[in-house]
Amino acid sequence: MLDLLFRNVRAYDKGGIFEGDIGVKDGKIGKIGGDIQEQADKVVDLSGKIVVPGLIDGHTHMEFPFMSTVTADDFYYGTRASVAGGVTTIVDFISPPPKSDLVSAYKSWREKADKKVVSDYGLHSIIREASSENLEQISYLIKNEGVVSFKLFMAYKGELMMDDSSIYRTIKTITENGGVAGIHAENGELIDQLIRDFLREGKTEPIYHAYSRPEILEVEATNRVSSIASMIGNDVKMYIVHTSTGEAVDTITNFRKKGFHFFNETTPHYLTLSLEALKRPDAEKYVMSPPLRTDDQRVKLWERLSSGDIFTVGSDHCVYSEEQKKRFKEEVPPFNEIPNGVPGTETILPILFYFGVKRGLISMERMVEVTSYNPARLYGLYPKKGHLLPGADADIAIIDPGRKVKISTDVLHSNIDYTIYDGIEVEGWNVMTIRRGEIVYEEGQVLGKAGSGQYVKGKTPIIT
Ligand code: DUC
Ligand code: ZN
Ligand code: ZN
Repeated sequence: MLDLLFRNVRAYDKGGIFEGDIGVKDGKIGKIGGDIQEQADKVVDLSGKIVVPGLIDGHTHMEFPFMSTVTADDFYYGTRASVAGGVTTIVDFISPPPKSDLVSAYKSWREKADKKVVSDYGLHSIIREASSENLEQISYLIKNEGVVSFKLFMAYKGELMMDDSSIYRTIKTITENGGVAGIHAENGELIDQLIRDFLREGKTEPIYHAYSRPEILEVEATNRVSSIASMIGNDVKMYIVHTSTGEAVDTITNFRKKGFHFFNETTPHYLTLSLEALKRPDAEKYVMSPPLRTDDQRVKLWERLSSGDIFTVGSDHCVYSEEQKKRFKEEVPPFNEIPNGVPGTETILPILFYFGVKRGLISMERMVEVTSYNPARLYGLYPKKGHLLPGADADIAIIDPGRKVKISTDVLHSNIDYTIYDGIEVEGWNVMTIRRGEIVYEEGQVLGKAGSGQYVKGKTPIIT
């Protein structure tokens, strides 16, 4: 007896398209076949729908202490939004406070998250200091706790930024222990200089956020960290998080052609929005780093997503309320004081499906690859997650390809009262999410309970 039986399925997976039935048993995909005869507790007819593996959002910041505030989505609100968007697993960033060691921070993230998560989740750890204690603990986290990826910042001077020798030593230690390094690639020294120059000239509006972080500083940092990592050897596994320029993707592609295991992640907002948003009256909502770029860059990113040069798409979900963005004042603060970050975990799927697949810029197979198969491999979650084959967790998103939705906070589930896609009309929407065999979201309603998600330990990252 099956727990769930999906009939008339049209599913896209890494391997291509499948048409038939999918049976779910004990939280796993039990059977896939032309016409499954076995009885089931619940049968769902999916005629006219599209099935994809549950998305893995490898880039979220729930309850993230940053820029003297804490993000507004905790693990409950944040993962409610995730499952509503078809995301069945997030990989969130542990952010050790200054001087805290990595293992204590890992424990406190598990304590915060375990009782609240609706989606399943894994963890990466930010490392802000290459102290001997931190470097020693990398091995413990990888081998014992399944934290296999680590984020190092080349920007945010005075808060998260690491210098080059610390980056070199930390990537070396991560590599020796079989982990993967994720890099925030922007030249923090020069950004800091440009910020000070603009403030001195009285240029404080949000658009100066973008002008203080020009494209070339992402490309420079990407090239620099790639050079540093290449000195360590070709067993380094590294990816550049939230890449916003085609040139930074090309830099990584060139290193990959030389045999290095370097990759890029991008986010839906770099694919769909432009820096013109930073001239709007509510520009503070669009402040994130790296900043939004020109339309020209959006085109380049779609091309590289289509060609296979971009490995994953994550949301960088890092949510601040309007009040937080304005620092609880009437006026918008100077650009450098606006907390950096935007919502996104719930809209990865409709944005990629509508602007990418429906407009013919990427295939369904590519969408599935960058939102589930590749993140599962990169974060060591494969083969438990990231595909629809028997034995894998029954993590599934069901899209109604014809559903027209005008995006607004009325249809979203984050703990804030705005969205950066407000008023944008899309066709194609997630209508049901199954996480380990349980229907956790259906037609606007989040059914999954707080704490029903599970921590998933990462294994060896596979990036080739
Ligand atoms: N960028 C953001 O916009 N927010 C959080 C951290 C980051 O790198
Ligand atoms: Zn970052
Ligand atoms: Zn981030």
